[in-house]
Amino acid sequence: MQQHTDRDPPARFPTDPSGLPEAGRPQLLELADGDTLKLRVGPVAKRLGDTTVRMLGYNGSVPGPTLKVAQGSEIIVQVTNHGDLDTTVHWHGLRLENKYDGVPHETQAPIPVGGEFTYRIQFPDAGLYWYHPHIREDYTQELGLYGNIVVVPSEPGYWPPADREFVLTVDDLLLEEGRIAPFSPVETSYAAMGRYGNVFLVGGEPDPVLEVGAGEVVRWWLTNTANTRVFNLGVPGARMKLVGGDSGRMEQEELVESVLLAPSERAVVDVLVERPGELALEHHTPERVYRLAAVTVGEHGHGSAAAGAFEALRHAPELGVERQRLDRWLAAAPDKVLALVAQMDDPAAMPAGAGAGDLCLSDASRGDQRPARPLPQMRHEAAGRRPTICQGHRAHSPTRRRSSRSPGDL
Ligand SMILES: [Cu+2]
Repeated sequence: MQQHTDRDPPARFPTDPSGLPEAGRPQLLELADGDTLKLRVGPVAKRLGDTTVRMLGYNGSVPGPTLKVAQGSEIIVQVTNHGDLDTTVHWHGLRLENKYDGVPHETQAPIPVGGEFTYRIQFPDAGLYWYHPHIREDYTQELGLYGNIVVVPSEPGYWPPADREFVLTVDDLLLEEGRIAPFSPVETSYAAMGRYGNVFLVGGEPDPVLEVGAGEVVRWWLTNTANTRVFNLGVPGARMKLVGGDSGRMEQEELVESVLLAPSERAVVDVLVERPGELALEHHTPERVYRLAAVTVGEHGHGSAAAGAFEALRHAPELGVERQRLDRWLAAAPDKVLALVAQMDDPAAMPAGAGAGDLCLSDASRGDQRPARPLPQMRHEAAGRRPTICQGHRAHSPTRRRSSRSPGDL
């Protein structure tokens, strides 16, 4: 197989799905402490409505397998890269050893095409997390490299009771004339993380049907894997209770009409439908309503114990304690006030060689926006601009820096 590094990108990304294995449905993999998972990045042929496109999958599916693990456990993940360009795997939201967090050039060397890397992944916290690449997410994540992780709490009763559950990704993909719109092989297409799409995918499917029973409490584990789009999700006609988010359960559960999910965010919602019928998972914007999935509500399931407990809005005592612990810091006078300043170039006036922008940390406690003191290796002077002291240093070319990191990504 031809080898590429991110210094040597392919002339153009392949788009032909001919001869590729058809993308499968994501497996649910229940992994025990000490288990080893083999995760293979590779191209797949994905049917979307009446067209078939070339996408990328973990273990041959879009999304990749859903990992179900116990809180406090640890697994080994052996990643082999048979994709189109270098990759890493970032474990979004998990607290783990920095060297396994998949940040290219910073914590690990990129995994070249044909190469492999072994991760040791820990799950200290219950809740919903996910994994995706940290190189050219605008391309590789858009094409299907993402998967969910459900960490089962050690504490019984951590979550309220539910009758069934769906673990789903919500995403969008840009199709033009039946093909995925092209990407630049050398730099991020559109904004740093990617672009809006015109086809919605729920769990990798453009028009899925979810079956539930009337009177059941159905837990929806939702991850926004879109590169740019914020989703405003609801199931009109059903009752919805927000029970969890990015860091496990909510401190205070609440009944909601919809949940707003920015890219990378997660929500755990319990949905109760009282009568049989046809509903839909919808995305609402101020101007439009998009139908993402059909929800068929069958006759069965009336009167479950979970439905009886649906009205209760629970409080998480450990988060209340955590909040109290932080109160004294919130009440304390600051030792120093810092201002985070985003300095953006005017693209129309961008001088040759200048980057797209810098995220700078300035000392506002001095009463101005100038940095207090240059830090070693943190000084950056772009042509034609005043010097700025930046939170990161430009170790790589502007193209690689913009394409391989995710500003705002944890
Ligand atoms: Cu992430």
